[in-house]
Amino acid sequence: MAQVSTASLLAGYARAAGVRHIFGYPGESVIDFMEASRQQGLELVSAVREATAAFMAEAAAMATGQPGVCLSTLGPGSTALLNGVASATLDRVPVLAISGQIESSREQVFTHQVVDHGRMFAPVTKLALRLDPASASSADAVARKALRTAVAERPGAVHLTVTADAWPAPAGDSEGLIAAPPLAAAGTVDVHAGGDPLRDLRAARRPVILAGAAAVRCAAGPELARLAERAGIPVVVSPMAKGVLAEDHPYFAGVLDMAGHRVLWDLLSGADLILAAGFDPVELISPWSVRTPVLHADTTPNTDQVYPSRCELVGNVAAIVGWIAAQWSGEPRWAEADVAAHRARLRAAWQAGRAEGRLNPSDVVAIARDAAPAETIMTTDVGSHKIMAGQAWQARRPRSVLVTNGLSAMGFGVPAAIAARLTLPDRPVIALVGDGGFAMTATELRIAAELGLPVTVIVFADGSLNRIELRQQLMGYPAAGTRMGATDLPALAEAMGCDGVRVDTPAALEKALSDLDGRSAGARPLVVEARIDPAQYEVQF
Ligand SMILES: Cc1ncc(C[n+]2csc(CCOP(=O)(O)OP(=O)(O)O)c2C)c(N)n1
Ligand SMILES: [Mg+2]
Repeated sequence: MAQVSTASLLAGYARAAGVRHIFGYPGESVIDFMEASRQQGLELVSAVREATAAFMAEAAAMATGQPGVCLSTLGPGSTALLNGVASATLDRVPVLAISGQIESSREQVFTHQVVDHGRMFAPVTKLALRLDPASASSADAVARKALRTAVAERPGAVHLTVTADAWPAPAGDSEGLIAAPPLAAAGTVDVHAGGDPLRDLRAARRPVILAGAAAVRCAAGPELARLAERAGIPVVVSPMAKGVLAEDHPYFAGVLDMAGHRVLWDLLSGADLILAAGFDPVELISPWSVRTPVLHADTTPNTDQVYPSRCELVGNVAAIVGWIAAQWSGEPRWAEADVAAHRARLRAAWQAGRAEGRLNPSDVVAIARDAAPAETIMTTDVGSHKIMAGQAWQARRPRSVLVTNGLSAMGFGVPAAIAARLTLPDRPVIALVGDGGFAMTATELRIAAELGLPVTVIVFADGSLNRIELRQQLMGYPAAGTRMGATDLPALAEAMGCDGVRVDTPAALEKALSDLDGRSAGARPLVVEARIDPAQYEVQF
């Protein structure tokens, strides 16, 4: 096999892993890799800054299930990348983050812009690797190791530093590019510890399933629906698992720790067994406070020990749930009507505090959901609006709601929407974001406009970092550092080649979103400044 440069080899691996876009920000130390990627047909999407580029890579991976790749230069580029890399790790999303570095000959003594990537990225990645000219002959194994580690359960970010002089260095023989590396675990199920999990489940009279992000990674939706229907068990999902069971399914029972959360914790504490199916405690916003016994089923053993579990089922979550469903016998434990009554209580809880004649946060979500085609991808940011959207947005498919609920970093929603539309160009994309998070990332919309991506961004404009202001209120403090002056968002949108509109009533919002279906490729992005009344949140959280 002909020898290739390290830059070409890495770009080739990214391509073979299903990557089509590299999200990054240029710098001298990565020019060789940018060119090699271009030659391999990869599109380099230059974000406004590195942190948003990393969010884009994360969101592309969330939407497609394939690893995402982001790129930065050394020093100020890599430090800016850090937040998005940490996000991928805590959200359990496979991302390969690549940074250039000063030439290896100068690395130990030169100080301008040089930070130690290995030490900086270690706490926020699964693995931090480095290539220099001396190790370039192992670039093949390093690339395989980086990608395999990123996608292995639990997935996360891997960081790779490449010194500027390593890019052109010969990479040594390639063992042959891997296609997409295997995701999740294989179809076997290991049973750990004591007891008989099937007997425990059959003995339960009021069991509840709690499905999490690993259920999405294992595509366990059909098996979850089968078990729910055969055994009559309601299914609660975590925010990052939204859509794993269609939210109009008769056994769908709500989203944990989003609006109306007390109703869900009541359901879990009233249950006599919780089947945790791929649930990852990284998503807990409230501490785990229920004493209900838990049957742990996941790709990973119960190493978190947030709850005790007498018996653990470890393997592919779809295989585990399918195995349980196949062996189920007995009467359904819950009637559909009981689950419907629970959903009605939950709905009343997230609508509580809704004031007639105002534009309430729950109205914005409901109107957007009604206007959006079924196959829409919704992204959200972090704050009170996410807690509302996480519950009130009805998801119909897995990977159709992109939300960070591991790191929960503000600034995710807008770049995620851009990446989703780029990677899945046939799907309508709508972002529901706060005015604080929008201010952090608004200028990314210039890129959406340039690329002709007709994403719709609805900004919950409340002039407040509401989630934090509410905490201040609860603690008896005045709002300090949590109020923001208004920005003319339609004017800002126009300045970036987007359409913009301001609404402050439900009717105006409906009108602004009336042609969501018709916004096809090439149309301008749309920014809707939704002047909400945030009073509803006070009753909620
Ligand atoms: C990068 C980052 N900084 C700070 C926080 C802490 N934080 C969580 S929610 C929030 C307020 C968000 O305000 P906004 O975007 O306006 O949304 P709202 O709560 O008003 O809906 C803040 C500051 C965070 N999660 N991420
Ligand atoms: Mg706000």
